[in-house]
Amino acid sequence: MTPVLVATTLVRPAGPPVPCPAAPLLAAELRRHGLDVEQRALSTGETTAHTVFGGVGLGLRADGEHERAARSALGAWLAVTGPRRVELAAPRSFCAGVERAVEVVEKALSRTSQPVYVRKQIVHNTHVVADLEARGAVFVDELDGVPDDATVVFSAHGVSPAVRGVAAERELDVIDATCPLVAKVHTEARRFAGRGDTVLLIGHADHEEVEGTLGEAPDQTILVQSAAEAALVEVEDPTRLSYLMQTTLSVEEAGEIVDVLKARFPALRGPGSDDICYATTNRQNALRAIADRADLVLVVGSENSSNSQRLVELARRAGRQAHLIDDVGALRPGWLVGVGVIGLTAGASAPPRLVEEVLAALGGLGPVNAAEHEVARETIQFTLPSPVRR
Ligand code: 2E7
Ligand code: F3S
Repeated sequence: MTPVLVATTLVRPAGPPVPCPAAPLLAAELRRHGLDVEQRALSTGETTAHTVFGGVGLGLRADGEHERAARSALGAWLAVTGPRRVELAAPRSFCAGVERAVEVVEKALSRTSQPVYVRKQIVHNTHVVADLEARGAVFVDELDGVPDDATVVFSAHGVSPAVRGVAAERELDVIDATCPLVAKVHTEARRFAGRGDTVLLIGHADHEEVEGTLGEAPDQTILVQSAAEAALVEVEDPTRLSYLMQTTLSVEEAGEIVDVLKARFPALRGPGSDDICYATTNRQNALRAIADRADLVLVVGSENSSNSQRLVELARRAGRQAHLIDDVGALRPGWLVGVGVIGLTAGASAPPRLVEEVLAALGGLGPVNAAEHEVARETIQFTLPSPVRR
C-alpha cells in the first residue's frame, strides 16, 4: 500500500517553511482509518490538501483510493482548530520510585554485555518498557522466563517472598527495583501478621503490588476492594485486626473504606504513616486543583497504570470529560469539539516528554496558552540499590 504522507513541515515556493506540530495527531487518525502513514516534510506542490493558519500548517498527500479517508481525517482535525488554554497539573509524570526503577535497569544494562531480564513491566508504561527493550532489557512475566545465571530486576511494584525464594533457590543475580515506599508496606504486613493480626489489605485484585504485599502473609491477609466489601468482610478476631493499603489508591475512596472498617471494627489498627504514597496524593491534589476549570481532562498514562486510572476517575467524579491517553497519538478530534480549556496531567509512570508532545501537538491546532498550577514541590529522591550504586 502506498503510504499516506503527512507533512511535518510545509515547504512553500516563497516564504519560510511552515511547521506542522499537529502532524502526529493527523498521522494517528489516518492509522485508525487503517492507512499506512509516513511523516516527513512536504512541499505545498506535493500535497493533496493543506492549510496554513496562524503560523502553523496541516497537510498531506494521499493517492487514489486513500484520498477520501485522508481528506476526512484532515477535515476532522481542521474542524477543531482554534485558540485554547491548557491548565497543566503539577506535580505530574515520574515519581521518585519510577525514576529509581528506570535508572536501576539502565545501570544494570550498562554494567554488562549479557541480557538483563526484568520480571514484569518495570513500571506500567508502554513507552518506558519499549525504550528499555530497545536498549536490551528483556521483559518476562515470570522467573521461568529467566535463564540460569542471569541478572533479573524486580519491578517497582514489588514481589512476594515466594518469588524472592524462587530467585534465591536458582541463585539468580537479583537487582530489586521495588519502590522503597512499597517495601515499607511489606515490612508493615510482616509486622502486623507477626503480632497475630488479620491484615485487611485495601487494594485492587490482580495488581502486581497487591499480589506482592498479599504474599507476605497470605493466610492472614484479606483483600478489601471497595466500601461494599468493607461492609461485608468477616474476620475471626476483630480485636486483632489491622489494615494496609496499595500505594496508588484514590485518597478519597480509600478514606471511605477505612471509615466503614473503623465503624465495624473499633479496635482496627492502621499503618504508622499513610500507605498511599506522596506521589499519588500530590498528583490527585494537583488534578483536583485544575479539574474545575477544564472542559476536558487528559491524563497521560498506560491502561494498566493504577495511579493514572485513579486520576481519570477523579476528573470524571468532578464532572469533567476525561480520557487516559498512552501518548499524543491517542487524542481524538471528537474530544476537542467545543473545548476551550484542557486540563493536562500524567500518571507517575508516564515520561514527561509525552506531556510535552501533547502540548506541542495541541499548538498545531491553534495558539495555546499554557499555565502550570503547582500544588506541591517534590524533592524526594531514593538511593539506588547497592548492586547498581556505583
Ligand atoms: C510502582 C508502584 O507503574 P505505575 O503505573 O504503577 P501503578 O501501581 O499505578 O499501576 O506507576 C508507578 C508506580 C506506582 N506504584 C510504580 Cl508500587
Ligand atoms: Fe513509589 Fe509511589 Fe512512585 S509507591 S513508585 S513513589 S507512585
